[in-house]
Amino acid sequence: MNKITNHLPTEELQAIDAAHHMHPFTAGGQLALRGARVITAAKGVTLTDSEGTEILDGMAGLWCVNIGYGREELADVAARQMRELPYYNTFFMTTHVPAIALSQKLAELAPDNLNQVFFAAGGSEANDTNIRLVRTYWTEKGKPSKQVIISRHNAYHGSSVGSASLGGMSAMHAQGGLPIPGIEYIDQPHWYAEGGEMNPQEFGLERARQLEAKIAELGEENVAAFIAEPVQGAGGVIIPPESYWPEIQRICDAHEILLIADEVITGFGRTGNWFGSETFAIRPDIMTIAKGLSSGYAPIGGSMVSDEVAEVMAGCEFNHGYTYSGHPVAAAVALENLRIMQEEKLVEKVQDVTAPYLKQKWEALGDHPFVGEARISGMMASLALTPDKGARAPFAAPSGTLGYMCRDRCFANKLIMRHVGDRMVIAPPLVITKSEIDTLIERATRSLDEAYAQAVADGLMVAG
Ligand code: PXG
Repeated sequence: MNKITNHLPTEELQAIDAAHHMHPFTAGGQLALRGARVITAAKGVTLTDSEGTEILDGMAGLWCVNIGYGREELADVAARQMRELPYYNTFFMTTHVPAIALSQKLAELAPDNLNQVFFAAGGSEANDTNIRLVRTYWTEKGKPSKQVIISRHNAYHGSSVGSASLGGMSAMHAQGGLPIPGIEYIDQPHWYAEGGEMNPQEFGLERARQLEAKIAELGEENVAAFIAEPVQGAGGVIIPPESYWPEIQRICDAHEILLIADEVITGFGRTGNWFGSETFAIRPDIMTIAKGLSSGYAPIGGSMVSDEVAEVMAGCEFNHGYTYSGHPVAAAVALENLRIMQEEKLVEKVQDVTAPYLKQKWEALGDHPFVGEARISGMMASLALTPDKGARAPFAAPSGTLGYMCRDRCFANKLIMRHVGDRMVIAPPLVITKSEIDTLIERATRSLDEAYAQAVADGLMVAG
């Protein structure tokens, strides 16, 4: 068998890939016809594909490469840790130095009262942990009927059976018999698409109060927790109105409901603070972390819990855990990632320098005739494409038609910008410089111009 290297012709790599590799969230037949783009290397914010094309990665991989690609320090730490202790578990009253050091570092960085972490290999696993954790917590506290978890339509919390059930993606629920029992949903705080005649602040309150109504409907004695992303990521970078989070916090406090902030995307500097909970003044009882924790260099995630939750859980044996909970190589890589982020004052730089710079340029894209709104929080941002600027109108064409067209132009213009339906989203590496932001905006503008011209020519600028 041939060794697979970067030096095989692209078509050969694509053919092998199509024959043997099932891709996530992909129709394999379509991909086989088109051929997957083969990424061979990356440095800083730039990817290189098998044709030698250099592409600006406006998505930090999958919202995770906060520190940028090609950091030798992380490679060195991984190699050192593999030589010293490549694996040991954290079950059965054992531990190891990388897990000890990382948990201490996380307690230092996380909001005040979150001082313990249960490790997982990613965000889906961590949210599965959360389901069992909050239900066990209430049982231990003598309130075993508190078992229902409330989430939101169009939330993304992962792809395993449990975490996809926590999520509110209807296309995911439609496959595999989801959701599992005991999860309820309220509507998302998506003013642009669903706000109607209300102003954003009224709408934010209205959507938050759906939580209170849902708790009343279910009975407070039956509700364990509410879970939400501070800013919805995969749902389309939906930044809630300012009125939303304070009201959610009030409701969770008033009704003895645990608040789980899913910070898998918003954590580790993405919104301009270490955690989105700081940006939006949320006081979570549990925080899901992954992605930026290791900048994607190693698969690791976890659930950070408050002192109160930790204390209750310490009273029982939690029959839960993963082979790779606190994996020493992943933990060592995460620790080095956080060390570099602190040493280089990356979060402060985002807050003070690059996020304000990106914000000014991004919001100017709101003037484009193809764009109905431009929103940004730190280093995550979205554009709503529209056929009718004033009216916040969707297109008559099936959702995603125009977004896909725009994303294709971005690819052609050497920029990775995702589409979620007809919203365009970016979340670049946090190390992106001002001049790289200029390049990103230049390519995004060109792509919008081209997609807009094509939409006009194809007669697609029609409201539905
Ligand atoms: N919570 C949130 C908020 C996420 O964004 C997960 C949990 C699950 O994490 P893992 O590590 O198990 O993937 C995520 C993941 C997309 C996309 O299309 C987003 C994610 C994953 C895959 C695709 O934007 N986010």
